[in-house]
Amino acid sequence: MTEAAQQRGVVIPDYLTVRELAELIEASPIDVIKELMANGIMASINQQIDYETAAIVAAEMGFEPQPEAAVAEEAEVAPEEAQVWRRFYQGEKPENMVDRPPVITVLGHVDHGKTSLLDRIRHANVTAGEAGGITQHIGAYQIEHEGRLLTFLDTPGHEAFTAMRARGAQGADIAVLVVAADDGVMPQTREAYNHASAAGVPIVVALNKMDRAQARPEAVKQQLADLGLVPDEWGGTTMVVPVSAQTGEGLEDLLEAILLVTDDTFIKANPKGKVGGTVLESEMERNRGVITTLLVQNGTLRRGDTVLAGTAYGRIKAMFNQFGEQVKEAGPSTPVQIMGLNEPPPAGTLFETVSSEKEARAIIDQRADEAVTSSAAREPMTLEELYARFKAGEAKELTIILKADVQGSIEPIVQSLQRLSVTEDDHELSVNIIASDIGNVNESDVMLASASDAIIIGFQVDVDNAARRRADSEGVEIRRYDIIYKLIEDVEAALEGLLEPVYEDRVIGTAEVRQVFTIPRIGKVAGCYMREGEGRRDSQARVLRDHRVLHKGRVSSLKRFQEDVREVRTGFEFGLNIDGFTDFQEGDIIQFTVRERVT
Ligand SMILES: Nc1nc2c(ncn2[C@@H]2O[C@H](COP(=O)(O)OP(=O)(O)OP(=O)(O)O)[C@@H](O)[C@H]2O)c(=O)[nH]1
Ligand SMILES: [Mg+2]
Repeated sequence: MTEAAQQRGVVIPDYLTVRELAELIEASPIDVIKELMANGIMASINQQIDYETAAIVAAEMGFEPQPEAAVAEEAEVAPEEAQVWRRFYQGEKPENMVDRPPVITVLGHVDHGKTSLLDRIRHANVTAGEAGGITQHIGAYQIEHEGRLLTFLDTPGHEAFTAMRARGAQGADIAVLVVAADDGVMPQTREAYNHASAAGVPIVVALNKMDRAQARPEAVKQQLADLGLVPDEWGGTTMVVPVSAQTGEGLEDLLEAILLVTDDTFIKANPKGKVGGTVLESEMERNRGVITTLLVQNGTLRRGDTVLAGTAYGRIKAMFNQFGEQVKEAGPSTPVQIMGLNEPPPAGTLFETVSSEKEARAIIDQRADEAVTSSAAREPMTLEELYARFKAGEAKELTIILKADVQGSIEPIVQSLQRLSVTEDDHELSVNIIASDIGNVNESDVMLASASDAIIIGFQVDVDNAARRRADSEGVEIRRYDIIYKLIEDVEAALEGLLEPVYEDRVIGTAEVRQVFTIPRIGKVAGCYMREGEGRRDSQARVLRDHRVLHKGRVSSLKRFQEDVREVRTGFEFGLNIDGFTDFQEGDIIQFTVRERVT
């Protein structure tokens, strides 16, 4: 066992008294005061100390300190904002809302045992039948425990299925993060955690494969704590339940933990209200046509209803429960398969019911029109945009995803960023780093950013092509830095609203075309005279004729007497080429410009 694994985690607030610290680490206040003195700090028992100081003492006394702020981060995201499907409950009167089964998404790294765990829980055996043992689709099942229904969604752990994990996390009341005790926190564990915490979903950890000899639960708990999931036995808020899908050990405890979280969470719907939910999967079957798995989230779905999901619609011809039995209706939190849609809607699409297929078509047409306007209007989430939202009272935090080259860079950047927060007109804008990891910015980072209105900061890393394309289409801002202080400075400036860059083309020199030459292999070159200012090889140039701008382009060559030069000053003659323009005429005016940030 590693040394780190033997340390106990302790969650420490920003400020606390010496007495409170002593209580947290179950030490005598005298020992704490002695430890402080050893570090050159004279403090009385009721004196406040800050996190940094407390962390030193805690570490000296054998604890692994965790800032409370980082631990609380997960809880701060308002689920109503992060989970679009919660809009189904908007407009429902509180008195009509009744308890519904919790929807629990099972997330985790590939092969850590999500499907096995679910199988064990529902005494079936799906793993054996799956292609290559890898879960390809979200499976949805309802089980009964202590007379209460629970709805489970299985998700695949393979790295290719980011979107499914994101959706799974977004549609859930609770996430069970499955971590194999013999393998520990792996890339998709981290990613799943990020998705769940970005969606504001409470997380219960299932520490699986405890039956294996190589299981190292304490070391894995340490990794979880490092991730921000501090086990409750260490003073944190995350329930970490050791289990084995193989032997069934701990499964009762896991279900118990889920019920505890359920009782702490608002999980209600109106079974008589407006029908809506999420498409879990959909496919075309040769004999039955389009088969769609839906999770009903509000209202009661009935056979014969007309369903509208994105651009897919149709009357429900038949409806089946998880055992393939025909059912006539399905209430909130129930997964069902339906037959009757005209096309398979993409997984993750929200559905609702409408009065007729005619109405469905009318809504689809109207949406198509709106889509044209809104895609043009879609504002990228930039630092500037965020500040504007903050000013308007719409944003409370700057959400950041950090990617860096090495683990050693992450720590100092995260810490410096977390210290930046500003208060203005009684509201506070703070930095919320929802994910930080090493490696290039990839598509999954962009999807997470898009789902959580975050910007991505890359420190000494590149951006994958796929990520770049996705960022363009989703309107996600990616900022890259090579110097830490520059990065911090920019974010700080953004938080203070100073970063509203206005770029202007500043004219640095004006020349006139006196002669046009044709040079073999090069084409037309403008022989110019620099009237005032200067022209630079690295600047842009505008061609003006009759006071109108004919062309703007990059300077592609600047020559004096056949020699390439970097710049030309007032009064000199020179030869000029501009990218994408050859149609020079005598008397044309050339303006050299540079792009400059004016604020
Ligand atoms: N010894 C042991 N093996 C387990 C346990 N749980 C799962 N396994 C094995 O681990 C392998 C992967 O299990 P799955 O349930 O398919 O894992 P998964 O997380 O659903 O995998 P993906 O869906 O591919 O992401 C299988 O060979 C299981 O038999 C456990 O508790 N103990
Ligand atoms: Mg699986």
